[in-house]
Amino acid sequence: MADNFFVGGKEYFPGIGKIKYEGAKSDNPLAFKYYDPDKEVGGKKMKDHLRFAVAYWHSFCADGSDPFGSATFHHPWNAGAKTPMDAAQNKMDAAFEFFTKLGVEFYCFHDRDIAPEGESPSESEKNLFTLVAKAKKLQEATGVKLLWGTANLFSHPRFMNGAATNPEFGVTALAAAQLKAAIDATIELDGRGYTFWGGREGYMSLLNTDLKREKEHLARFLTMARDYARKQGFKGVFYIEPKPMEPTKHQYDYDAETVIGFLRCHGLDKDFRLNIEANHAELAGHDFVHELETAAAAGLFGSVDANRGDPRNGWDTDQFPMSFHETAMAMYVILKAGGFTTGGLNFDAKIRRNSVDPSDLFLAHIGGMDAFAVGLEVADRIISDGKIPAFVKQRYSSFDTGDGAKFAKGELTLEQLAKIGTDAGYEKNGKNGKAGVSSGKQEYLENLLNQYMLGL
Ligand code: XLS
Ligand code: NI
Ligand code: NI
Repeated sequence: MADNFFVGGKEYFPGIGKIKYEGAKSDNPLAFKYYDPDKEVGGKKMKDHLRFAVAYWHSFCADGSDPFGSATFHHPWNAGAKTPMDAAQNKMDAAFEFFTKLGVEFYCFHDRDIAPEGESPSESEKNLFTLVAKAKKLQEATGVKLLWGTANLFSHPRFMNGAATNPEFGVTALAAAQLKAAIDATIELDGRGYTFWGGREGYMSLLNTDLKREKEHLARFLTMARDYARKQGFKGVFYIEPKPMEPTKHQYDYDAETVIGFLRCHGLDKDFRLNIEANHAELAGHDFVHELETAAAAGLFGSVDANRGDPRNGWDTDQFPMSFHETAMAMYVILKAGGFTTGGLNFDAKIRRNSVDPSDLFLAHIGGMDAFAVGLEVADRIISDGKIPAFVKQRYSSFDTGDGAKFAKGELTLEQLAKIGTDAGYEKNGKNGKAGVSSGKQEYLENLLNQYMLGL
């Protein structure tokens, strides 16, 4: 990977060089304290475990505006640009400078993040492919790769009633034009994945909504995307990113379990996996790690949008991940599931509106990368020490042999099972018996986790 790569002599983050690992005692804010890319953990380099990606939209497009105030970030790549296309070109130079200085190997984008919408669908496509050609050159020059691409089918006013689930056919067809181009762009850039986040695929009121029809249309749209991409030679994975609400009140991709059911119902579970976002899990009333484990248990874990919410705010605050407990549990589940293959940790996270120094974007990513590096090391300790996984295995061991194993394999009827329960169980384990009365040891296991946290 290139070091300190910037294009044509124009540097957008002057004064910041390649971010290096300096160790936990370093007092240099612009250095990694824990993320040491080439360090081996459990037989694999940290960077290959974690596969960090930068999200183009939050990092280079967002301007800090919110419903209560205007832009606070005045990006140098926009200043002085004569046209939106010039700004897009500059922005891409700045993005690749950032990726290489930070040392991440992947990025993710929406079509409209890298190129502005034109006056017509064909002009939009032309804009997109101009920037795709540039991205291809920059990828080759730097070694940075595309983790996944996607289409923004939620920002334009035409999508206010949805894209695939819009009640007007014309809008769905326009969305398809954008989808097709975004798939082509992803293939051209050798993207490892293509993501669907159904921003407005949901509804606000049942008074104006045919829910059954909308869900069928969504499945149809995804099936067409899959068929087209495979025909074009796309070898990557499709992801659905669950989110329960925001911007719509009820989104069809509510949470992992909902999406798993939907994919299986429509025969999409061979090509699609889940992209789990921490903050979305929280909005659905779940722990991040619950969503990861649910996807993994279904064999459909794919990728992660790494961020965090605020426990007292009920919206998608998209903050950078910082909690070692959360990253440790997440990495434990991910390692147990076999680690990332096509996916990675995409920082779908944004700096706060008042974080206006150019270095703040670096500091945020450094913190998130360090948090996951610690999480990885703790997860590796959990696995290599083995006490926690052994406890869980032991807890279910009565289903490993004898009648328990027969039950698990489906070799018992309910009558037989009931007989075993009454014959063998009731005498000993009835009213005053001991069956089921064994400690779950939660506190012991939590204490172990804390020990692993400090490397003991
Ligand atoms: C929004 C989503 C979005 C997707 C990509 O809440 O997280 O950023 O990741 O469309
Ligand atoms: Ni996301
Ligand atoms: Ni989000």
